[in-house]
Order: sequence, then C-alpha cells, then structure tokens
Amino acid sequence: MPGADVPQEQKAGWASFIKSLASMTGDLSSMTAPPFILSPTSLTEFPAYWCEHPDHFAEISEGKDDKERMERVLKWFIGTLSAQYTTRNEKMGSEKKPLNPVLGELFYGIWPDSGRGETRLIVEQVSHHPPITAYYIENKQAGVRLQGHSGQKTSFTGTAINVKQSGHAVLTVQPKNGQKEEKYLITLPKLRIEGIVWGSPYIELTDTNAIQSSTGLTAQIDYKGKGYFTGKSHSFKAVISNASGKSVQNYEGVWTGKSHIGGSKGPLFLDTTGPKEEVTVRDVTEQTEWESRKLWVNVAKGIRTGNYDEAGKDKNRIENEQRQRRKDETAANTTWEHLHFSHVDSDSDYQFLSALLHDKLTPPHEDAYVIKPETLNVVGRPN
Ligand code: CLR
Repeated sequence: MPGADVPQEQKAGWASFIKSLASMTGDLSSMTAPPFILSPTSLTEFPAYWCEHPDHFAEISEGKDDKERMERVLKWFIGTLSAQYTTRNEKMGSEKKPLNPVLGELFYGIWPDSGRGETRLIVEQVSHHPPITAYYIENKQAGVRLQGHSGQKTSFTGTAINVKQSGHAVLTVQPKNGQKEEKYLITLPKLRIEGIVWGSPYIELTDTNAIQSSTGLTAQIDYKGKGYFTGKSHSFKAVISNASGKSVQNYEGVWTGKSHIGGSKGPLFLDTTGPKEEVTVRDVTEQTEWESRKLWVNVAKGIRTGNYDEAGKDKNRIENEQRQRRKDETAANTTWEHLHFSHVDSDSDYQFLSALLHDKLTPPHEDAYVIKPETLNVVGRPN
C-alpha cells in the first residue's frame, strides 16, 4: 500500500510532500519534508564517500603503466559507489533528506596513515542557492589528489525523483615509477530515487559516466537496474578503451558487490562488500562554529532523538542568521569569500580532458573551485 513505510502520524505529511514534489523546480534541498525522512547529516559530509577505500586511492600511483593505473582508477571509483549511494539505506533504513548546508559550511577529515600516507579531506559549501559543495582529497605521500564540486538538479516523474548531478572531479596522479603526471576527468552518473510512494526511498544509478585520462585512455561505465544485464539491481558494465576508441578491457557486475574482468565468469575485479574505512573527524567540542557537525549539533540531536521542535528551532536560528548575513553583505556591498577554494569560470583540465572523450561533453567548458594551497593548513574559519 502506498505510504506503507511511513509512520502513521506522518502519512498526511508524506502525501503532501509528494504532492509538492510535482511543482518543484530543480532544487529539492530547501523543501520541507516530514521528520521521519530527515537525516541528521549535512551534504558537506558526503565527499568523504570518495575515500572509504583509502588503500584503493593510494594504490593508483603504484600502477606500472597507464593501463594499469586506469584500471586502478576504475577500481577505486566503482568501490566508492556503494558508500555514496547505499550508506543511508544501510544505516538509517532508507535514503533520507540530508541537511541543506549553509554558505561557508566546512567539513574536515582524515584517514590516518597506516603505512600508505595520511589522506586529508577538505570540504566547503561554496554556494547555497543552488547548493554546491567543493571538495579536495589528497594523499601527498602516495601522490594522488582529487578536486571536485557537486550540485544536483532534481525533477519528479510522478513516482521517482530524477537527479542530474552537476559538477565534475579531476584526479591528479604522480606515478611512483617516475612517469609523467596524469589527470583523470570524472563525470558523475545520474540517479533515480525510487520507492517514494512507499515512503522508503533508495537510489538506483542510471545512464552512464566516464573517466577520461590525459594518457588518452577512457573508461565508460553504464548503469542498469533490475532486469537488464543481470536481473540484479545496481548492475554496471565498464569498458576501458584507448585513444582511437578500441576497447582494451571490459568489466561487469554489481557496484554493491562483486564485479569481474572480461565477463561475468571472468576473474574477480572487485568485491565491495568488505569493510569500509570511515573518515576520522575531530570531536565536535574541538570544532569551530563553521564546521558542519558543530554548526548542526542541536538540529542533529533533535532529529536523532525525535525532538523535532528542538531541531526546527535551531534550524530556523541558523537560517535566519544566514539571511541576516546576506542582507548585511548587500548593504555593505561585499560578497562572501570562500575560505579554501577560488572559483574559476572555465576549468582548463575539464576543457582539455573533455575534448578527448569520444562522446564530447556539452558544453565544452565548465567552471570549477580550485583549492587555495595556502589554506591547506587552516582548520576552521577564524572569527
Ligand atoms: C551528493 C553527492 C554525493 C552523492 C550523493 C548521494 C545521495 C544524493 C546526494 C548526492 C544529493 C542529494 C540527494 C541524495 C539522495 C537524496 C537527496 C539527491 C548526489 C535529495 C536532495 C533528497 C531527496 C528526498 C527524498 C529522500 C524524499 O557524492
């Protein structure tokens, strides 16, 4: 029955939320949703999902040649998907609505050194409307760094929410064998949020995304849900091809479990069911006011304990404060300055790498948020 997974007293609220989805225009983040579907986690924490296999990330630079490194990039990428897209279902029973970050919100974390070097994460909310999150992940010792930004355009089909991700990421690799530095442009897949009418949303990936290397190699990943390739949800097929478009290697399987090289009976490529390493974050009591878990501490507590009045009150306080800041800026004729990232209108890596793709990307330009190296050691916004 529709609404079967919705708590009795929130059924009406869920029905009107679904109705309001029909008139939504692209940005779902600021819509009011019933409490049972709220997550206590802000979207600024999500970039950490890129690195819950810090070993895969570090090992990219140890590949012996460009093909082996591309295969390792693909392995790391596929290995991030279950964290990115199924974690909330595993931990909270269904996909949830994350907290909508404020402009300037920060999130820092590390994956401690266990012989492969420390990996650091820096995240900043660089736009509130529309929401855009910029991130930087680096393992200096391993010679790998990822820089990207992410936004979403949402639309409602009547039963599912389609999410088109905007933004891209660029991975830079300094090969351990001394070969030339490589760049990899990563485009982002589309999402479909299913299970809405039941009140138990979950994500299925659709269409395709690509990884384009400066060496000329391309990986294209195709996603299908139940009933297409394998009859299983969360299926994918990937192909690595060379600069002339000739396929070099195929992979297939599910991104929530096992995938194989060549075909479904080939050697094991990846098993994503193993343990993931969550990011390590400073205790809230040591965080500054702009750091996500500190900023939202009372809202998160309210959501976790079912005290929605408390959650709502503090959310209002935060939002009012933001509105006041914007007003003050307008009055003083100033604009908010990003702490860790500078905005560039056209990302030269994107322009160069996207032109190497066989299915060229449109538009050929995209903006980007570039890390300010001098701020890498700044933790917390002063004042
Ligand atoms: C953000 C970037 C991450 C991958 C990712 C995973 C889940 C996505 C999220 C992104 C964006 C916001 C998102 C979320 C799932 C649900 C949520 C689309 C793309 C929307 C805003 C909330 C929908 C509300 C329903 C659950 C009712 O790398």
